[in-house]
Amino acid sequence: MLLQDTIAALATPFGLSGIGIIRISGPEALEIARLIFQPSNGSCPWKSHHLYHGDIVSADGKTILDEGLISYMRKPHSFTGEDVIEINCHGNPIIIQSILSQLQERGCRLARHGEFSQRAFFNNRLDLSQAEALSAMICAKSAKAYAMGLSQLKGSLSKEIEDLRLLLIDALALLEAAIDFTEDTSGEKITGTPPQINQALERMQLLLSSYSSARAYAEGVNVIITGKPNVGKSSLLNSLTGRKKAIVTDIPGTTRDLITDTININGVPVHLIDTAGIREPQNAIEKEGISLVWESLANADVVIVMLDISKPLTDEDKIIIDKNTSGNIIVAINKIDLPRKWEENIIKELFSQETKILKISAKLGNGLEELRNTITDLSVSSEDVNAGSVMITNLRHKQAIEKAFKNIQNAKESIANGMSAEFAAFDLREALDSLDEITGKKINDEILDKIFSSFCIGK
Ligand SMILES: Nc1nc2c(ncn2[C@@H]2O[C@H](COP(=O)(O)OP(=O)(O)O)[C@@H](O)[C@H]2O)c(=O)[nH]1
Ligand SMILES: [Mg+2]
Repeated sequence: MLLQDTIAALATPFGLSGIGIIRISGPEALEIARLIFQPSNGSCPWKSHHLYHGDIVSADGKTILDEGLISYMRKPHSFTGEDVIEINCHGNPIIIQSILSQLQERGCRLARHGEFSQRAFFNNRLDLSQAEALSAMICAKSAKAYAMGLSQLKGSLSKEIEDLRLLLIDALALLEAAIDFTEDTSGEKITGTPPQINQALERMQLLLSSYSSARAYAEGVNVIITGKPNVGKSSLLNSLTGRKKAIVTDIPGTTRDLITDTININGVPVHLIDTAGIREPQNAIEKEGISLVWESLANADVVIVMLDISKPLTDEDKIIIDKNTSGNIIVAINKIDLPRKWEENIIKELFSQETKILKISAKLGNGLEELRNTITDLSVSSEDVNAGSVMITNLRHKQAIEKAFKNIQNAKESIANGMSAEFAAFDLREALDSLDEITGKKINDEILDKIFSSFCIGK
């Protein structure tokens, strides 16, 4: 049975480091620790949450594998809720391997991905959304993503879901009272939507609307720089990243592959993608490069359409403009340090009114600050960034809330249409089930395994 064996894994990265920490969890943890540890002062009282110094030794007690510190966290006051031992040894793969093999010989099994967190979940140390937040925190690519993970680990999302559940349970109680009251008659109708239903819908709407900003902070946004050859796309990539990543020449058609680099703008990881210039391809390589551009445009969160003000506009510019008239578009009019061949108003009407049109010099750096801010303005909504507001960062959670939202809307509709209260009650129960999937109160084992297997080893 899964929870009856004792597991071990390296909890720190595998490689060279000052120390590495091996974690053991399960009923045999303390027994195994006694066998492999020789305390430096002769005896070890194994008090919970105390640190002891000594040697890690081989099975016969004759070979010292390493010198280190060991601690014991007695159940249930440990991360997993089981007996946990942590060995602080030296961070070298050879040492780590020898200690792990020693532990296996003594009856430990090597832990699978996320198995410590899975045990913490089964022992009610964390709910599922908290375990997922913890994993997201460890992989956070920005300070904001880390902060969102931490707030969820501390229970912000769990509390919001619990509040929503209580609203639905109250509404359900009203519906069920109506059903009981009219048990003997044919129409168990309820007049008026219970206020809790509207409150729940409003709060869920807020959660759902936070998702795209949260995703931008957590995963980053793809920003594609597109334009005809020689307008200065590669120069812009280099200026924004401060690195000479893309080759800049005055020969049109230099860039063929997609060149990507990630920078942090106002806390958002921005994946910049420099592309081949769009024109009638001159050879097979350029043709391939241009087809990559069309593909990547489909995955863009923001598209920078670049135009060169020092040269007359051409049909090639027109093709790119036509492809990018709506969505998150920034028009960057480049080379404003050179004499102008056209004026901004001739392109204005080609784009929607909200489209930001900026004048820049990729070479000299003019206008880049505004460009940076525009990228993040398009990617995150300032309302969502308020400290303290609960944000949805995880696709699984978003989908569960969407499902619950639909069920609650159905309930509202059936009440409005004067249908039997049974229908609305059914929908609310479905909505509760979806919310319970987020915290893991009700979830099938297959999904659980899938979630935990995406975590790191040792977590
Ligand atoms: N004067 C001036 N030249 C620029 C500017 N941006 C790019 N260039 C020049 O335009 C040429 C083409 O630039 P590049 O970045 O390779 O364009 P790409 O083909 O769109 O990637 C190079 O000679 C650059 O030095 C700018 O803002 N001002
Ligand atoms: Mg280029």
